[in-house]
Amino acid sequence: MIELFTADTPNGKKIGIMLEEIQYDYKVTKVNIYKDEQFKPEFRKISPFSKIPVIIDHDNNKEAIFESGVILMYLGEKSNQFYDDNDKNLINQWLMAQMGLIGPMIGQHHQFHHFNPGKSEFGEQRYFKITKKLYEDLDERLSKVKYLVGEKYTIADIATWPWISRHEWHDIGLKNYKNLTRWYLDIAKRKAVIKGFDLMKKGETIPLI
Ligand SMILES: N[C@@H](CCC(=O)N[C@@H](CS)C(=O)NCC(=O)O)C(=O)O
Repeated sequence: MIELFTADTPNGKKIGIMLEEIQYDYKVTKVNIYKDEQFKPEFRKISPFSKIPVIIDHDNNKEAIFESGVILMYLGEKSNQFYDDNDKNLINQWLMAQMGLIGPMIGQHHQFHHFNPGKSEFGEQRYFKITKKLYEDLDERLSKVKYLVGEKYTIADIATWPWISRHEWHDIGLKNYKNLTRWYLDIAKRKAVIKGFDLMKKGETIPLI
């Protein structure tokens, strides 16, 4: 059994979706990051930067893994799904682009534009512009390929999709990016994505366009 320590955020949803995709037995342990539970000493033992998500693999000597990209790699290798050996370099590139660029930049856009509007015009404009450019770049990539890496759905899509699922917060107009929209809606239909998106079992549905 895999224990997933998480909150209901794009980084958390990635792992819920992956666990649903590979159909592993898992349990969600909620970490309320709005009440600072991530800073508790017990949690910091498995998450040195006090961040969700983290997994403990109870079938593998209780191995604890933090960093969502590495968790996806681990589960991809363990299940032999969505992380094909032959495409590893390509998958890693798109996965790392999500981890190092797409997530951190869109995360800042959430902070300035959605959660704290009016506090910093510079911050709002900067991350709006960067997020819009990410939509453009992803749209261009997806005009050439079905999924980020090519014809196959991989952990790179699983990592990136939950960030785009916050499109209503972004105010960029997802429907204006037809390739990105096609990819988004195609993945939104997957049973595992619908279930993993509702990570906290609150009946949360995917925002369509
Ligand atoms: N690079 C990390 C980022 C994780 C991350 O930023 N988690 C956020 C929620 S999405 C968090 O735990 N925030 C709590 C805090 O910063 O105190 C990963 O992908 O796992």
